[in-house]
Amino acid sequence: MFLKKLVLGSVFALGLATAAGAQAEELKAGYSLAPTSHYGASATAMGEELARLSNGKWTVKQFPANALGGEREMVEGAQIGTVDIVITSSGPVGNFVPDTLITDIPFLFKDYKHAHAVLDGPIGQRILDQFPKHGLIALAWGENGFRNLTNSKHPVKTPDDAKGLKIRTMENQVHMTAFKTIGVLPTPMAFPELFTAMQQGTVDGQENPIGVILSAKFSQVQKHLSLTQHVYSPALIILSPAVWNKLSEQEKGWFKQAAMVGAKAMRQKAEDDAANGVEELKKQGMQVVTDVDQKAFQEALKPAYAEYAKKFGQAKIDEIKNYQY
Ligand code: EAX
Repeated sequence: MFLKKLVLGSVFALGLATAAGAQAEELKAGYSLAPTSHYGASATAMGEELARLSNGKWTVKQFPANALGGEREMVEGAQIGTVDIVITSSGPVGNFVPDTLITDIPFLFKDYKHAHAVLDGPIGQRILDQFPKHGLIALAWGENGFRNLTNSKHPVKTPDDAKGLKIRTMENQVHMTAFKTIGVLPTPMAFPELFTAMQQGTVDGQENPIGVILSAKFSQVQKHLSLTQHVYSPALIILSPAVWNKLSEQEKGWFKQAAMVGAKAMRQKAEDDAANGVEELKKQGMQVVTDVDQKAFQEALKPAYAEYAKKFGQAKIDEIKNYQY
């Protein structure tokens, strides 16, 4: 009698946990950094909001630190349905959805507010709308942050100082064009290989936002940090169409709202790290150049801007540059 009650009781509890009707589903979310990073903060916030909105029908299981592969591989996984959610920089995304590449132009965004206004407004939406025809769903723009150059050789203040350094770049044509133009030797490489490549001296340096440099412990293999802030690095919260195509309209709304909450948490943490992380990197032994000659970098990039204008159209670039916010 007692046993029967117990069994009935747990069946009832199970029924409550999946009150939304169908079976509870655990979604696989991959990203390249540690759980304590801005991507981890985003995955946690998104997962909690999705579980809340769907009454437990969907939960998010996190696979941090490249456990599901590099960012390019994870995006491929989302296309074929082996990965459900990817939180990724825009780095490799332009290889799948070329319209994202315009956002990777150096010194395009003046500050966070400018970037958020453009990406969260009609221009950003137009780009997100391109994803489905490339076999992907983009739920929201997140944030990786303004990127800064690190290297193991010497302090870098001007583009001349950077000349000849072998710098890992993301697998992104726009970034590679920029680095080639200022005379560094760009070496495109997937992020999971980067730490070892710097440790072994295959490359002299890399560039990333402060939060990434902290999270990936690059201070262990890089002496010099220059606050170049040479490009804003957007992030994206991507969903596999294999998940999206099964959703009702109401459920799609839940996923979008959860992603918005995740994007907000990501921006908050990325910006906190950018504001507070430099001190921590100093403590870890990095030498920091704060008075970078950004004008000289922009000047040195002029031939690259001519190429971007040819590729994207100057009007489209100006539309972003002159966006009122
Ligand atoms: O998304 O590849 C990169 O340098 C990215 O900025 C990093 O994986 C964080």
